[in-house]
Amino acid sequence: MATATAKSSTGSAEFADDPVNRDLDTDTKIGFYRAMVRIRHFEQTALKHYQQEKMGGFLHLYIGQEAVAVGTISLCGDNDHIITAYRDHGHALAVGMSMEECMAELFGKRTGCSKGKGGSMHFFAPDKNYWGGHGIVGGQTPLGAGLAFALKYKGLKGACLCYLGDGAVNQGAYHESLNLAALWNLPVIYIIENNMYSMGTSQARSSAYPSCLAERAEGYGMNWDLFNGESVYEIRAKLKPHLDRAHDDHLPSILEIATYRYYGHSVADANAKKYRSKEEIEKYQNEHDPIKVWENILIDEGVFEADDAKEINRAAKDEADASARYADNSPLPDVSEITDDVYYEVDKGTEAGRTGRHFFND
Ligand SMILES: Cc1ncc(C[n+]2csc(CCOP(=O)(O)OP(=O)(O)O)c2C)c(N)n1
Ligand SMILES: [Mg+2]
Repeated sequence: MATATAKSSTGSAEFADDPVNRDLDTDTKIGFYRAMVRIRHFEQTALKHYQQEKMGGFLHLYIGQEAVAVGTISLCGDNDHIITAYRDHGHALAVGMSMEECMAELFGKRTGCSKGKGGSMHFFAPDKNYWGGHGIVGGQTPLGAGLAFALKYKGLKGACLCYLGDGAVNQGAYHESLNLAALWNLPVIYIIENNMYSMGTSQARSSAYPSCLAERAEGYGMNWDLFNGESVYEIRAKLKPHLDRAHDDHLPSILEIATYRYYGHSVADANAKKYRSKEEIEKYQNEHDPIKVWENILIDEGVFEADDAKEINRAAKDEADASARYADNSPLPDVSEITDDVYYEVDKGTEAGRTGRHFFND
């Protein structure tokens, strides 16, 4: 079991020599940088177009948290599955979804990953083991246990990484999921992305806990850890033993990763400036930014130079701009399709779809 580490640890390169990191080649390390930068430019571009009223609904930005998705997903193999909440753009790009299908989804266009009917909170790519994008706080946590159950049932060596926010830990469904995950030994790793706030409510005002949120795992006899989410090296090093235990012994875990979001809860957050200080935000941006931390590590290691980083940023911005043009030029879904893609059974014309009965026919 872990001892809680300080939230403000430095994100230094101290985990570079961990077995999971020491053999990483140059291209892979630059790839992590590119992956984080692409998420940031995608979202900055999305923000610009949201403000120009090109999209409806909510837009929850992941900016500031990029290392969590990129670091954790970098360890996933063919049988590992991902499910998250509504702050889902970073995970989607990290699993390999294209900016075009994601941006088109934000614009509500037919070429979007959910045919323009889901929007920001419902990115989805089952072919990439990515099961969304869920708007009900904590709603993804029983589904994560279910994905893990399926892996074990099928005899596959895999795990489900189920992400949730610090505000979701008080949902009943989460605790029911923890109970079953521990009782049935399900290979699910709950990753609490603790950005310190649920909407405008701080962790201290919303949760009762001994020393941290992950420690509640003790009540279920589960493994847990608390660590910092600003260094890709640290995230990979701390996740690996839990992933191994999930793969080898079907053991669940709770990992709490300390992180921070720079923008409001959503872009339409009217209280964005009321519940935390400008100084607090600036401190994270200036001293704990995951992209800057990784950029400095790679420069120190001689993996690349500042100019290379600039070039990667320029290319990511161009890609994001191009995805917005693609989204803008794409057609809207046709009104005749409005009831399609709601129920699989209805679309496929199964008996359950035709009769509305799933299990009981009498
Ligand atoms: C069951 C439910 N209750 C309330 C809401 C409204 N709501 C949306 S996001 C949110 C805060 C969740 O915060 P957190 O889990 O910390 O995630 P973060 O937004 O920080 O990523 C709330 C209360 C909801 N979507 N679902
Ligand atoms: Mg939160």
